[in-house]
Amino acid sequence: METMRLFIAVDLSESMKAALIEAQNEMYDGGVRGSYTREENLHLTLAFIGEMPDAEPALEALSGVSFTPFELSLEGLGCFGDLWWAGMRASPALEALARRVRRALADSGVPFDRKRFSPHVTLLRKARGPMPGIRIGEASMTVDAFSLLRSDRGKGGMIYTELGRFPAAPAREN
Ligand code: 2AM
Repeated sequence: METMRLFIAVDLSESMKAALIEAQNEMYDGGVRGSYTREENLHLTLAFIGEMPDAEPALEALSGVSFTPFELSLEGLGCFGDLWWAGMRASPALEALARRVRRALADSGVPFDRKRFSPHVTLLRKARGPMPGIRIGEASMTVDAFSLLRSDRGKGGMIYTELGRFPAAPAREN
């Protein structure tokens, strides 16, 4: 049976992507080689589902997730082995969104990777070279939607296709 690889992520603003690209450029200029994430692929994963025959159950589950827009800011760089990432400033609203997404999947019987949520944007895989002492630029954005994405291996790297977009409810006026 044909399956597709699914995950749920927040798309990043142009200004946040610009700060991340600048950090990648500094890494490259510092002599670091590896597989750099292309600009259009930079994202923040909330949950990883993996191979599924059908996206419908996930789309259905996610349509029930509600949240209000919130701010997200870049903070720091780190690595998991040779995978280098940019982090996000601690955000209870982001944690809450990831929790809601994961609970909605679990309640609908959609399997997903239960690893603890560790908010990061992958900048580079298979990194070779010492991490240069760079500081990532200030960048913030408002999260007003998240997406269900499909991941396919293309000739020039991964291709991510949005299968569904789930906007925030408008912030309540006081
Ligand atoms: P990564 O960038 O740290 O590898 C698509 O693969 C997205 O899902 C990536 O952001 C990836 O994170 C994330 N992801 C989370 N858990 C994963 C897993 N078990 N296998 C593959 N990707 C995973």
